[in-house]
Order: sequence, then structure tokens, then C-alpha cells
Amino acid sequence: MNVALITGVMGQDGSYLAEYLLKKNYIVHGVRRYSSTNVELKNLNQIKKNKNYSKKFFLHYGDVTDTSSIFSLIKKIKPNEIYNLAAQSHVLTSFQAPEYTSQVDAISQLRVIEGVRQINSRIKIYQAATSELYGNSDTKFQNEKTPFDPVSPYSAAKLYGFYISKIYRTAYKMFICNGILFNHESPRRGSSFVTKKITENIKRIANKEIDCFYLGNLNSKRDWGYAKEYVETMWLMLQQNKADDYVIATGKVYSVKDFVEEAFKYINIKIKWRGKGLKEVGYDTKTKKILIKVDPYYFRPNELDYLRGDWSKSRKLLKWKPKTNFKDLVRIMMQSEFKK
Ligand code: NAP
Ligand code: F7E
Repeated sequence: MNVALITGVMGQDGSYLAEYLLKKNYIVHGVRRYSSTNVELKNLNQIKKNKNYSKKFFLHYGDVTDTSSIFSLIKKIKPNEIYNLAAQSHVLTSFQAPEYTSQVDAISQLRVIEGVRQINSRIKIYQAATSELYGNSDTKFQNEKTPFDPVSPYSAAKLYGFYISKIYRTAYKMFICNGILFNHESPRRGSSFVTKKITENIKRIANKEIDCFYLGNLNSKRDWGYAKEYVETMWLMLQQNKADDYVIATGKVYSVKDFVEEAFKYINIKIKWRGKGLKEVGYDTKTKKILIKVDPYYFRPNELDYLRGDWSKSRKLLKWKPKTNFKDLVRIMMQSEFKK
């Protein structure tokens, strides 16, 4: 019987991964943080609705910053696979809370890995690395051989997680894979990430709740994929004969402006841009109404302007390829906003 433990199960990836593993007949244990207010389990709705999963899916309170909680969960659950997804995953927040981000995104990775080493070193571990590790790399594409050059407290912490995983892999022969995932989005993305912020605000404009909304760096370019299909690669990595590191991406790149334009098309609005820097605005070509403005609050002290992944190693070894293109991704997210 396959038993998986997922940290960060309430997040975007954790919830999709839990569904994916349940379909593969895994017993899935997820870790959620304690909160004193009523946190909605909305990303887990699909699982909660499915009666077949009532004896296969279990939620536990725990915190990756707490050694006793993580060690006792590993002892109690006895997983064969751990997917370590818990993180303070917002880059701008990592500048505002750098020490906290380092605790959750760096030291907690060591905590999980060390727990496995002490309790049962045969447990396989997926470690959530990130394309942010590359920073402002000067290569057109980034792959497993591209040097890292982090530019945020978030990516510096994730760099530690990447290397501590590699070190334990070689020093103790543990099965730990780093998934270097490029940006991946979905209707389950948190509202403070740019794609979800755009789709939610377009819905508010359509409902006449707001007149316009504010963004930061409009020219930043990202390689955006679909989270639901990226989580499959986490499982694939752990099914290989040898633990390794893999880039997961689409190889296509679009700007924040491209995302805005594509998303507005869903409500038949054509956006054009005028002005420069902080004065740049996006307007409706028909009504001339300004719908997007720039707010410097959303700029990061260090900007990361361009990320584009070369996923050829994953294609060859994991036999994986991305299926959802940029336009489809935007449509999936917009459809979900308007269905609510
Ligand atoms: P997410 O939606 O932010 O989910 C992260 C989850 O971790 C949240 O449910 C959060 O709980 C939980 N968490 C935070 N601190 C915790 C703690 N101390 N103990 C236990 N749980 C804690 O992130 P995601 O987009 O699913 O990403 C999953 C992982 O992949 C993260 O490690 C992220 O850094 C990494 N990653 C993401 C991307 C991407 O584009 N999405 C790309 C590369 C790498 P709350 O719900 O209580 O806040
Ligand atoms: O920003 C720009 C912003 O916050 C994307 C995380 O999952 O992916 C994610 O990190 C771009 C950046 O994602 C706004 O400056 C403009 O250039 O959606 P984001 P991210 O920083 O790329 C990586 C791979 C991870 O690992 C992270 O965990 O969009 N941008 N205006 C904005 N970004 C936000 N959030 N809000 C704006 O208003």
C-alpha cells in the first residue's frame, strides 16, 4: 500500500497532488497549520465531496517549523513518500518577512529530511525547488545545468533547501528529488500572485465592483504552466530508479501585460497601453476607460525579469510534456472566476 505525506496540502499544488495520488489509490495524509480563525478548506473541496476518499485521505495539524510535530507525524503515518511543499511561497513577502521565510523555506526543509534520515531513511522525498533559484540569469533558457543566482530571501532560502537535499542524497544515499518548477497557476492559486490577482480583479470590473486595479512590474516575463498537470511530475520523479533534479516548464514566455490582455479578452475587452514607468496605464480601446494602473508597492527591491525553462531532461527521462498552453491556462482561470 502506498502512503504519502504532503506538507502544504491546503495550497495550490498540495491539493492537486492529493487528488492525483488518491486517484492512484494512495493513502494520503496532509499537514495543515493550526489557525485561530476559521480557515476555509476550499482547495480540498473536491476531496471532501468524494465519499470514496473518507478512509483514504487524512488531515493532520502540524507545522514544518516544529521538529516534534514533523517527527511524530513521520513516525505515526509511516509514509513511503513525502512531498514537502509547505512554504512561505510569496516572493515580495519574503522581503518583508525574510527571517520567517528562511525558517519555513530553508531550515524546515532540513527538518523534514533529517526526520526521514533518523526515522526511516528509505522514505522517498520530493523537495519543492523553484525557477526563482536562477535569478536574472543571462541565458535564454534555464535548465538543470544553468548556474543559480538567487535575488530574493525566498530564493536564497530555497537554494539552501535545494543543496541540503542534494547533500543528504549523496552523503546518506537518500532518495530526494528537487523539482525545479517554473511558475504554475490555476484557479487554486493564492489571490496575491499576479495571475490570480488579474483574473479576480477582471471579474470585479465586470461586476462593476471596482473601476480599475493596480499592478507592479508589467514587463516581467514568466514561463507559466498549469499547476494541475505539474503535480504529476512530482510523483513521476519519485518513481524513477535514481533520485535526481528536474526542470518542469513549458519553454514559452509571456509578460504580465500579455496575461492582462489575454484575460480581458474573455470579457471582450481589448486592452492597449500608454505612458511609461509609474505612469503607464492599460485602457479599454472601446470606452477609453483606464482599467490598470501601476503601484510601486508591488515592485520588489530586486526584480526578476525573465524566466524560461528548458524541460528537455524531463521530457526524456520522465516522459512528460506540458499539455496546457498559455491561452488555455488563462481561459481555465477566467472560466473558473465567472463560474463562482
Ligand atoms: P502555496 O499555495 O503557497 O501553498 C503552500 C502551503 O504551505 C500553504 O497551504 C501553506 O499553508 C503551507 N505552509 C506555509 N507555512 C507552513 C508551515 N510553517 N507549516 C505547514 N504548512 C505551511 O504554494 P504552491 O503554489 O502550492 O507551491 C507549492 C510549493 O512549490 C511551495 O514550496 C512553493 O514555494 C513551491 N513552488 C511553487 C511554484 C509555483 O509557481 N506555484 C513554483 C516553484 C516552486 P496556509 O494555507 O496555512 O498558508
Ligand atoms: O509574480 C510581477 C512580479 O508573485 C510574477 C511563486 O509561486 O513563482 C512564483 O513567484 C511576476 C513578478 O510570482 C504584480 O514582479 C507585477 O515578476 O505571481 P508572482 P513569482 O514572483 O514569479 C515562483 C516560481 C515561485 O517559486 C514562487 O513561490 O509578476 N507582478 N505586478 C506582480 N506580482 C504580484 N504578485 N502582484 C502584482 O501586483
